[in-house]
Amino acid sequence: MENTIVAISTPLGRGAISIIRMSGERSLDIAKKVFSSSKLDYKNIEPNKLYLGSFFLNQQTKEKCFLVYFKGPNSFTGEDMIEFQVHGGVLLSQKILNILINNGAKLANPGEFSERAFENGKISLDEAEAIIGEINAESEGELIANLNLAQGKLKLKITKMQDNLTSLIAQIEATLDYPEEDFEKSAKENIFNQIYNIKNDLLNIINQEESLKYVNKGVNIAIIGAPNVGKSSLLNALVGQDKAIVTDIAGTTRDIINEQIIYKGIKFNFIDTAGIRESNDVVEKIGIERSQKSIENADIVLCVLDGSSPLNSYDEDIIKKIKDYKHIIVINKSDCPRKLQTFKNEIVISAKEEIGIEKLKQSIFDLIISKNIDLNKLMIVNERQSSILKESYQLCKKIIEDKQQSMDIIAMQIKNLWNCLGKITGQCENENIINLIFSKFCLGK
Ligand SMILES: Nc1nc2c(ncn2[C@@H]2O[C@H](COP(=O)(O)OP(=O)(O)OP(=O)(O)O)[C@@H](O)[C@H]2O)c(=O)[nH]1
Ligand SMILES: [Mg+2]
Repeated sequence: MENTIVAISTPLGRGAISIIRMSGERSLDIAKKVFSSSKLDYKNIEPNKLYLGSFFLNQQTKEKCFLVYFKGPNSFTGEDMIEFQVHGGVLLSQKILNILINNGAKLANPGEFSERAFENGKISLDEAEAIIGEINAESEGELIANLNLAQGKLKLKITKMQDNLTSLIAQIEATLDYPEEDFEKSAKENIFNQIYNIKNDLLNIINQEESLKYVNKGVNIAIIGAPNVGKSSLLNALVGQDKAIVTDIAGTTRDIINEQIIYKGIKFNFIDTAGIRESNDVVEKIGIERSQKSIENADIVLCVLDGSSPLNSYDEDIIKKIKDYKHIIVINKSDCPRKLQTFKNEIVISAKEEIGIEKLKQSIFDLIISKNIDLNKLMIVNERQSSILKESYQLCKKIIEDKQQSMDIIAMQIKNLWNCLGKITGQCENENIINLIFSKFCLGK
């Protein structure tokens, strides 16, 4: 860890300010060579204070900028850090970066700042992952879930479980030298009760997974139906803009149109498709094939029917096709007299008059977010963590099933469980996961 690393931490591009930061033992020494300020005496530099001064780009040219010193361990990485806040612009930031490298700093790998923060005990592994999530978050729900992670809520739960297991292992090991009969029945019961509780806690977290998937990735919603039922009109009403062409000619939409909105913190990605019918038109045929594909790829299918005319054979085919997918039957054109039969759980709307649109959005939301889930309390954000939770849950189940095994075998199983849970926070013995996570960071984090 003797290397001092450097990177541009703000996005490259035109902006008012760029931040270039260094972390490591030699940060101050390197800064001394390139930055000076009348207010700054490096021997008595005050941490967390902005110093306005000059960065020497070469012997003649200086750049006016700020320097901040964060003294380890009270810094993001836990090491001595220096940040330069300079005027934005790709060339200038690159130049400053190169000068710092020429003076002894090493260009940081993606995620290396956060990796150091983890190694110095400043953040846990799941908190590091949350930082990646925050940087990449595209909706409020995703951001909240990541912020909850960053605040260490999952870590708190997992650490509590691990502490619990540690004391169980200690209890068992203290008595392992004695004959099995000496292991009191009540003590044994207590151990299994605790494993049982951990198993239930894990299940509660795992059950949020379905909703979480949508919080993170958003929901793909395909708008499907026969020609002219009002699919494109519905897309426009849902996103509040005229994005798709609407005409009274059947077969208007020929290609997929994607539009996104954020509803109650969840990203809804609507996919308008070509009306499904028999067609000899080459272009329309390709469009129809894409419509069929989008049914398979969607999380939810909106099956749009024209309420002002009776069911036709195209509608019937489509209803059959979507039967096995998560779907909502949407009856459009409610501003006209109804000629269509009623369907169970139908949602009646008028895309043209924008009636029932809010109710439809709420129905989509209800289909994907379980009723008892509070979006403000969601925690897990990625597949890695959820697969570890599932694995841990299975280990708990196995321990309970193996109740009759000898206590030394049970102690070993509990240790495995402890290790498995630890993969979430990094409190375990596996180097690989740690490398994998930090490689996902962008440069300068
Ligand atoms: N009265 C009434 N007409 C509507 C409504 N929604 C759509 N229409 C009309 O129905 C016709 C077809 O609308 P589109 O939105 O283009 O229908 P589509 O399902 O996208 O059609 P294709 O792209 O050809 O498959 C247009 O003339 C719309 O103005 C509605 O709620 N009420
Ligand atoms: Mg259309």
